[in-house]
Amino acid sequence: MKKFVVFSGFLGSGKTTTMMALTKYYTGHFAPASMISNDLGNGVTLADHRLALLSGCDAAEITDQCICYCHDVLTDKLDRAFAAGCELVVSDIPGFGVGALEHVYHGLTEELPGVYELGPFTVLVEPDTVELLRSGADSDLNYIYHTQLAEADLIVLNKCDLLDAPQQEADRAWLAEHYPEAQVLAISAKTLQGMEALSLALKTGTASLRRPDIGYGGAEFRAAMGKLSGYYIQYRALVCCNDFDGTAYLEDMAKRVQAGIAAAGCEIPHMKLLAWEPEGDYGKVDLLGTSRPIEITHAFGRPCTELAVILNASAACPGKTLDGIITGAVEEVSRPYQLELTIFKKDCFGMGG
Ligand SMILES: Nc1nc2c(ncn2[C@@H]2O[C@H](COP(=O)(O)OP(=O)(O)OP(=O)(O)O)[C@@H](O)[C@H]2O)c(=O)[nH]1
Ligand SMILES: [Mg+2]
Repeated sequence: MKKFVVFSGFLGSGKTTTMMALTKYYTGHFAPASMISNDLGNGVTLADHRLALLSGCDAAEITDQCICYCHDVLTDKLDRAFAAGCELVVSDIPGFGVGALEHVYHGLTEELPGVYELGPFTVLVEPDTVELLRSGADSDLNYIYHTQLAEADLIVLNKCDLLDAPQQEADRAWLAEHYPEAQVLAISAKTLQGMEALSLALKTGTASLRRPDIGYGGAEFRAAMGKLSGYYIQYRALVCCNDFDGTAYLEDMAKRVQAGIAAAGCEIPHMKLLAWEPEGDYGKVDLLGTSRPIEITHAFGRPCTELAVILNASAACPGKTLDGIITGAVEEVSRPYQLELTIFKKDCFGMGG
């Protein structure tokens, strides 16, 4: 079997965490599975991909372009994974992306009929987003939230460890009512709740290849995308003192960026800070908006003397402002820790094209 599944879903909904948990679970219980991280960034290594490798997943990455527009690169990665014995490959698309049902699923079906078996087009959503949609609140990003869900064959309500049973059922029922074409599953990538059901849904399910009208490229699409910017930096930090706490350093940086973005009246749905030392110990901190607590996703086990750092952010913020806030935070937060920085790559770009 050469099964390929796309995971869509908004920034921070848990696509990467779920792909990591799922590919490990699937490999352990069914057959070898691997994941592809897909995000934008000119010739960069993605934090998500590095995290997957540090966590021991079978992983590849596609940068620079959405898999919507680079089928040759995508099929090369798929063919390698299947040739190596994988039976399931899962790829995400950038967290603000829509249109992958048409561009990836229909595109592959038309270009290479029958070569890959396409599993249910899967869309992750987290409870905060369901709450926002249920409340009817107006948001610049509503077009993206809604359109992603409208493309789904399978909606995965993630982070259910944050909900009690009645809340899970209420969110599940609301999603099932408003997106009736999709099956809805409740999971937690953190506790592995629902991982068996998700594995079976991907193993046995198939793509409907529906063609929902999502207004791709229209005014709402352009308005939402025009507000978004991406930021990427990768550097090495040399530490002068033995008691350097890499986790506290990443957390300080996330706090500084969070305050800067809030002061600028902007929003930052997701910034990932990943750092690792030469022997493989690593820390990961996630900033998920201006009003949510910063998450220490993985803490360093011991003090470190040398770090590689990747920071990826997506924000509803003008590129220049975002660049000033994050670059400033890297410089200012590194100073009191007396770190010597060598920057390898830095990029800041608008998503609106
Ligand atoms: N409580 C809880 N947190 C989770 C769960 N899954 C993911 N997270 C956290 O949510 C944050 C975002 O997770 P990611 O997997 O990076 O989300 P993503 O959808 O890949 O984000 P982008 O790559 O920005 O689009 C991280 O801090 C994760 O640790 C879950 O099941 N429960
Ligand atoms: Mg991700």
